Amino acid sequence: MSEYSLHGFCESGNAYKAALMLQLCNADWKPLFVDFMKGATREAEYRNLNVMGEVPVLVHHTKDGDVTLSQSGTILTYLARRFGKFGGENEMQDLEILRWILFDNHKLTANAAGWRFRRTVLQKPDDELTKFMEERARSAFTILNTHLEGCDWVANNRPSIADISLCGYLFWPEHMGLSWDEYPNIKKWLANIQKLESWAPSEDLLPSAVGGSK
Ligand SMILES: N[C@@H](CCC(=O)N[C@@H](CS)C(=O)NCC(=O)O)C(=O)O
Repeated sequence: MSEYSLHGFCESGNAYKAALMLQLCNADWKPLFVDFMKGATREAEYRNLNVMGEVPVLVHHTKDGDVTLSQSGTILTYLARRFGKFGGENEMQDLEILRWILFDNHKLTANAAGWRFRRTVLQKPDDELTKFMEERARSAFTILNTHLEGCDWVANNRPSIADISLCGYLFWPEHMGLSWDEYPNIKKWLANIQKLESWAPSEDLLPSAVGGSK
């Protein structure tokens, strides 16, 4: 059995955050497909695994039993501690990372993911809620783009789980109908992430809930 199991699917940027971290840490892990489009996260079995009914869920199979975690930020923090990689080197650095993970969850991913879902899955590119999410996502992109001026990484001048969290949905600009040329510092930073050793896109790490599971 692998040391870690990750419940998810490749269209989920939130699952990708956890999968990318496992990949970058060269962890012994396997994906467990969640058939999101068929409503798997609403079923009782899944709710028993995660009362929040969300992917990702990470299960760490330890000699003392399974450790089950949800929320990508929690999973990233757990893995950073386990592997001693992509975390901070002191309390203030950890807090800086946490600050950006909270910004990501509340402002950036929350809106970018909803905008993309409404455009690509619900096929409602122009309705009021989609436009609202676009505006909020673009505002978060502008903040990130400003912050990245002259910086290679989001926090502490080195790659961290803050970068891994924030990039979860950003390798799909076409799904939001935008080009990163509009946000050049984000474009450069995404290229930095892609240059990390063993970086891979979500499609190479997790099964698809749209095209059928791999
Ligand atoms: N803040 C959560 C967000 C997770 C999330 O929204 N996952 C989506 C898929 S990308 C989901 O499972 N949604 C099901 C639902 O909200 O019912 C995290 O970072 O893990």
